[in-house]
Amino acid sequence: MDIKAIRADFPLLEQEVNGFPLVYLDSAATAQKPNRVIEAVNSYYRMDNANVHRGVHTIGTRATEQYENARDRVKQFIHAEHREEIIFTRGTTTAINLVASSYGSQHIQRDDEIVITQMEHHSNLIPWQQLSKRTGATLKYIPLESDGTISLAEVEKIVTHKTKIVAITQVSNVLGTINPIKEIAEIVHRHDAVLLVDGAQGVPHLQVDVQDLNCDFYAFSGHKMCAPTGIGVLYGKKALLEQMEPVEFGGEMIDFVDLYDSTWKDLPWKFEGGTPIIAGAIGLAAAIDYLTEIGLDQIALHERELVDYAIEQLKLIDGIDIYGPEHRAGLITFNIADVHPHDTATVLDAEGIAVRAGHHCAQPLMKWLGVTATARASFYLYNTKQDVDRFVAGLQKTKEFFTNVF
Ligand code: C6P
Repeated sequence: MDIKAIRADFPLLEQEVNGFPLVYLDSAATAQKPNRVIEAVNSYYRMDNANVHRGVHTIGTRATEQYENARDRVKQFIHAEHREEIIFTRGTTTAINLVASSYGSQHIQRDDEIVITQMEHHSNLIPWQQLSKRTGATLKYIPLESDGTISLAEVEKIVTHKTKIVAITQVSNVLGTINPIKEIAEIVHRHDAVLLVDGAQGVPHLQVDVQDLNCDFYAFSGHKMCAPTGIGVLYGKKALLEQMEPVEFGGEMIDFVDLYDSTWKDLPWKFEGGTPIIAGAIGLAAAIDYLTEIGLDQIALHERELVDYAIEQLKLIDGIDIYGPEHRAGLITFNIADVHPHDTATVLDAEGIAVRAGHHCAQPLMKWLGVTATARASFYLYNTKQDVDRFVAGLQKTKEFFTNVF
């Protein structure tokens, strides 16, 4: 991978922050956007801006073609079988809520079981908590092993004939754990339940093949994979989506409306009520083209090298706790002893280094870790070993600063 050329694609990275060249280590929160994506959105608004699926005019036809072409690009990217299986949403959160509201309300009743894990982001936890409260179904947690992984033996124990849905993240946004989705799918299907995968931290970094994973639903956000904010995807197996009722009603999603009853469009449009996120979908297609040309395998390899290099050096600094398993995705969650993670992030920011601090929308996981918050550095295709060096030097400075002050 030609990192120099890749960095030149991302205009935001060229700036100085607080007098230092920016080191952006917060891509798990949101990734930066390459010129390809910025230009695709820009070009749509400058030349092709019109509503979709409505007009017969030329610009409207162009907008519709680009929007529906984006659906085909997503289908190829995640290896879905049918284009109707790709529903555009606002992001991962909206996609998971759609399944919990629609599939959940139709299929889950009192005495059924919903299974998740304690490493879930709030977006893949609260919708199930709410569904369990609404229906009286039991919410069960697959326990975590001491290194922050889950064992298939525990999945076998927790999933029973009462289980109706299992919802699990592919990659933890805190621990970096990569879960064995294919094996979990096999257990879930043996019990006639369905599997939803939260792919928010998966799809930006790993080659995803939803047919090979054999998941029933897969949710992700564009903004973590170099696309604009406000666009995301729900993949669902056609047979399941066909039975599901829409959760948003109004324009775009209807077939015929009468005074006291209405009918819906076919898939995928019955789930896309209102004017869709046209520019977002076009930006997502550009991001897919960009990442595909570089190669997801190459990106994963590069992140792996950066994480290994960073961990090697962090281990040399006394008093740094690193959370998560040995084999992890491209992020490191940590704390410096006796320093609040917000203070760590503030000192790093003064050096032009952006990391995230807080509970990372995973409070039950913080509880399991026995902390209220952590700091997190997350890497992507545009990060370099020099970024890691600056980060490590910044941590050393943070430690010295707080040792001298207190
Ligand atoms: N995690 C992070 O800094 P939305 O906000 O809908 O695009 O994505 C929600 C979401 C769901 N699942 C996982 C595993 C996630 O990591 C996220 C978003 C960001 O870790 C923002 S909290």
